[in-house]
Amino acid sequence: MRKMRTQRAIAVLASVLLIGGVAACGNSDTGGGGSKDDGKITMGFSQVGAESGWRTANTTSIKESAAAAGIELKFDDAQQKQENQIKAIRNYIQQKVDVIAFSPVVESGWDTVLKEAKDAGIPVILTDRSVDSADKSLYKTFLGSDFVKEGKLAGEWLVEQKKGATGPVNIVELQGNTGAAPANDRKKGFGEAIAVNPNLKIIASQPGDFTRAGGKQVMEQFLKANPKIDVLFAHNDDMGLGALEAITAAGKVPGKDITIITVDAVKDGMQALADGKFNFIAECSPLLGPQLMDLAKKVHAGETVPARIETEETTFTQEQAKEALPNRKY
Ligand code: GYE
Repeated sequence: MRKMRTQRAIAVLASVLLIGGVAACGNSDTGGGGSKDDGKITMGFSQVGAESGWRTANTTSIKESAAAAGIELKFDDAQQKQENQIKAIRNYIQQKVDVIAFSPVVESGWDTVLKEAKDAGIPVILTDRSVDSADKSLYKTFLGSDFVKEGKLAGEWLVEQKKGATGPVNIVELQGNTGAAPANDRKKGFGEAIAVNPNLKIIASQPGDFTRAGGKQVMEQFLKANPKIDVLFAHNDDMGLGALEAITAAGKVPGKDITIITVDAVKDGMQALADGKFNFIAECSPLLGPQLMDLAKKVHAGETVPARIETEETTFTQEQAKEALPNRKY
């Protein structure tokens, strides 16, 4: 009896040591999180996915800047799913990272997990896309673009182009993924800008999820259902590029029969613009990495940072795209 008890005690002790050993190993493997004070900042980053050229450039910028800033980056690709982002954030909380940064795939539904991070004392930085949480204390800052402005600039250019129009100008719109800040805001800005001319009418508007495949598929439907399409407004270059295939297949000339306006200004989009297939692009910069790492250091040091930091952006016509292309970084 006593022997059995002793054996059990040894077994329990052994497993405690084993678990302890594994846990310690885990710590040193990850380079330590907030719990290990080696001075190195660990950032957990949850990325939306890999849906577009913009996103690829954004991911590269974040990875390169983290390395350059000496920040240890834990990176997760959520494949455009909110549940995956929530899971990743919960993992980062458990691992006690120093800072969590993420680009929320949609605007709503974040309060619970953000509260969990706050309760764990881990600061959160929103980057690229924002959330609609009423409680602003759930995150430290937002770094990204003014998407309403991008939509507005796109709309204002169209108003200027079509100011002499005497009849209806039929516009179709390819939206980003449903519920995403850039989809909501670009739609809003564009709609407000074109409202000054009642000839400018959005006759169809559907999500194409910011992907080439989505843009192509939805544009095919638009073309089938609407014999007269004068303008396409795509919420990003990739959907516009996908739509080009559908337009050409329908026997129309992109950039001539259909005026195409997009957002982002990634290299492939700029090439289409320089080639005369697109007509106008409102820029949206994905190069957020360096500023993000800077903010992470400040927030980690307990410094107060501005509640919102916006990227500076411009617009491109076909001529301007030709000039800018050789030096385009993304
Ligand atoms: O415009 C689009 C990407 O959130 C600003 O997401 C970003 C958008 C970008 O898929 O290409």
